[in-house]
Amino acid sequence: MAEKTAPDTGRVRGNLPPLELYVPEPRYRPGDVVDYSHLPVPPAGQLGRPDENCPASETWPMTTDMIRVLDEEDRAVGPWNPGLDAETLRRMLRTMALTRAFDDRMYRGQRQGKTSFYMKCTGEEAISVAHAHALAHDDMVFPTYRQQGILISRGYPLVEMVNQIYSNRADKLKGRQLPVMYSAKDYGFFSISGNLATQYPQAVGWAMASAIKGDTRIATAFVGEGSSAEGDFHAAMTFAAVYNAPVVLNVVNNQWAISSFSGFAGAERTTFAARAAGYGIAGLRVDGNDALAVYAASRWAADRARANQGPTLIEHFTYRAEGHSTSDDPSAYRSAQEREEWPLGDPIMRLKKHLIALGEWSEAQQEAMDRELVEQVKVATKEAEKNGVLGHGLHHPFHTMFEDVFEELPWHLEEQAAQAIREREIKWPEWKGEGA
Ligand SMILES: Cc1ncc(C[n+]2csc(CCOP(=O)(O)OP(=O)(O)O)c2C)c(N)n1
Ligand SMILES: [Mg+2]
Repeated sequence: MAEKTAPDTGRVRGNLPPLELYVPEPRYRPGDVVDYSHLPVPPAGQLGRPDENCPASETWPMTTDMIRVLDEEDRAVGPWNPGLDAETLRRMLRTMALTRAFDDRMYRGQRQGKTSFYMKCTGEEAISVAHAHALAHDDMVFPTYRQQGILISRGYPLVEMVNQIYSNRADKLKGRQLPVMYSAKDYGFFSISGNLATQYPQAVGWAMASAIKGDTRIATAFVGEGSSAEGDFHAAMTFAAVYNAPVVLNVVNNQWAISSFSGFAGAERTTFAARAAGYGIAGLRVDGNDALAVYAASRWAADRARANQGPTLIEHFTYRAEGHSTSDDPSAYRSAQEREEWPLGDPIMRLKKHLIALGEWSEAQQEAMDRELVEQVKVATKEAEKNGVLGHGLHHPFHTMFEDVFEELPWHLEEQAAQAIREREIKWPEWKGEGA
């Protein structure tokens, strides 16, 4: 690169170098050979586990290192081992595998034109599933679009999820939300918003309200590492710290924000968990592909919040194994080898191998379970398809677009509704009268 020379503005002092910016660049682009040897992966079981009631500053070592429980021989080791029984481990494994089976079928559904859009969480199943298992069933979760595993963990009917994805007649959200942007109040699952990071201050506000009311429920929120660069993230952190809100704030660092790598959110400077220190709250950094580590960290933070010891920021270190969404093509901007070389492995395989090592599971049982889950998802999909698929017919009366915000529709919206219906009849006369 040619050496930069200062422009002759008359203000430049010749004895100083011209100022310059640093623009981050990902290590690997399409076709590059990937080598992750620069990435520190500490051995499992080495980090100490402070008491949940410790001062926030004692968690500093946990924000720069990484909490890992499953070791190279598939054993659960160290003080963070949550000591879960085999039944719970099998339930978590099953829910993670169900989440993946659901994602695979919905992805194909999008390719078949049954919906306009889908988002998978492949490789990140441990984060949502183990986190959900570490919470009380009525704690309030403020998720992003990549925590479908929480909804599935809480037993939300798959057929309702598909109804929403297909925006069909039975879609409880009446086709008003983008596919996958679920909302399930009865399951403690806050409406997913496409406006990234907005759920963070909302979660802190909910947690503060819970404390003001003297309730015992805590809130937990999720954000992607890319979205942690939004102002909302920092506003939420400030409020959480100032009022010691009973909230768990999760950052899922899957290395990518569509085609922007984590460096653009500051990953080259420090870890995302380390940001906790600047606000004076507890922080943990966890191997997000290790279901036991995710469970242990989530439980630690939830217990701390419930005991009025304040908020915790958890960074889940993982890798987005597939495209951002069905609208994305990652082969255009990153090396396909990244997924294969990812040093933390696959979360489902790791938990499966752990259960097998314990003598509590087998390859044959895994195969049988996978077949059963594929069938379970297929049945739910077929059931939902009876209610229609996106783009084939109008599933909800046109007028519903204007309803359910005000108790009574104000006159100006009534006018807009009438105008919209008139315009529709002019543009698409063949639909006249249908679903008005
Ligand atoms: C406020 C806002 N800015 C930009 C977008 C467009 N957008 C949607 S998803 C996304 C990437 C988010 O990446 P990250 O936060 O890392 O989450 P991930 O998708 O990796 O889970 C962007 C930029 C948006 N929806 N909202
Ligand atoms: Mg991301």
